[in-house]
Amino acid sequence: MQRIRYFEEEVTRLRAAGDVVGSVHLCDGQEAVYVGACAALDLTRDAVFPTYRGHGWTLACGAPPHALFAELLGRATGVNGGRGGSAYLTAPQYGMYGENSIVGAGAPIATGAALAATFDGSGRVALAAFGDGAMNQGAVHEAMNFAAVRSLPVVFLIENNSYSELTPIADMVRVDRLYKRASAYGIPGARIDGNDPSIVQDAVAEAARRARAGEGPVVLEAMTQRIVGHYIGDVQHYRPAGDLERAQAAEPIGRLVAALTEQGVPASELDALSERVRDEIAQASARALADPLADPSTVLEHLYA
Ligand SMILES: Cc1ncc(C[n+]2csc(CCOP(=O)(O)OP(=O)(O)O)c2C)c(N)n1
Ligand SMILES: [Mg+2]
Repeated sequence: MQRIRYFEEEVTRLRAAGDVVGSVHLCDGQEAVYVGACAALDLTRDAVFPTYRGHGWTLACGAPPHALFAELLGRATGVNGGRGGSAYLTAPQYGMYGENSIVGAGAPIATGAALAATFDGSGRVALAAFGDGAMNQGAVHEAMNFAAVRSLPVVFLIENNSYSELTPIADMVRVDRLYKRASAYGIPGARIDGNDPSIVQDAVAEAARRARAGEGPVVLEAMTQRIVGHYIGDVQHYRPAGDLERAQAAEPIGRLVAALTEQGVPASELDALSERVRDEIAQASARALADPLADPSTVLEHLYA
């Protein structure tokens, strides 16, 4: 979680300096969802389908920070040769099958990957991660129904941060317990604390076990909050007084540090770990900045029409 947080802080700096260009969606505050879920999966065969808010998912899947910084910086050494950037990263060699900027699009794609698993004998589980706002996309519900009726190995994981861009969830739905919609498809649904990595890990592990055993999909609603704007540059004028402060008080890294300290882990040990990760991120960023930009003459490579 700390690696993701430092990564995002460094991306913020690189974006302000003009080294990273284009739209960037940070995930600060939601790290426990990614770390907990990925710890529960077998990423040598399972497949994760995140949204555009995908840096944390990609790091949690195990992709090296240097290759991600290089991607965001348009470097030839990036995970996608500098072509994907922040919003279209993909790293299938780590089980991360691609961000998507079409809200909710990951759900039918993950369902397709799960359908393929019923033919290829891989034992793969597909995890579709999407936001609370995406729960109002028709394609998400078509995917859930199809996966349910075919008992496909999918985990539908809602990252409920209670905002869809600048719109609070109360303005979008009458029933804010989104997991309850699972019952309409005859599959289990549950709401979990998305700021506790162990709780997320246990819930995803059980959902993946069921899926792999042919018992079908599950909907998990992980409650979390972003402690940054929807995108870099969002001044968050729509957040009521005290909302951001409450989110900061509940963010998962501070919570875990407090829990570990209470269990007797010395502060010096936690500080040393944090410093080590901070150095790792600083070095990865510096290395990526020194790498060559993608060569414009290669722009037609990997292009199919
Ligand atoms: C199909 C589609 N509709 C609208 C948008 C514009 N849009 C981009 S992000 C976003 C909010 C999505 O909110 P949520 O699903 O809760 O995810 P979060 O950004 O909170 O992680 C919207 C509406 C889009 N990218 N795609
Ligand atoms: Mg949201």
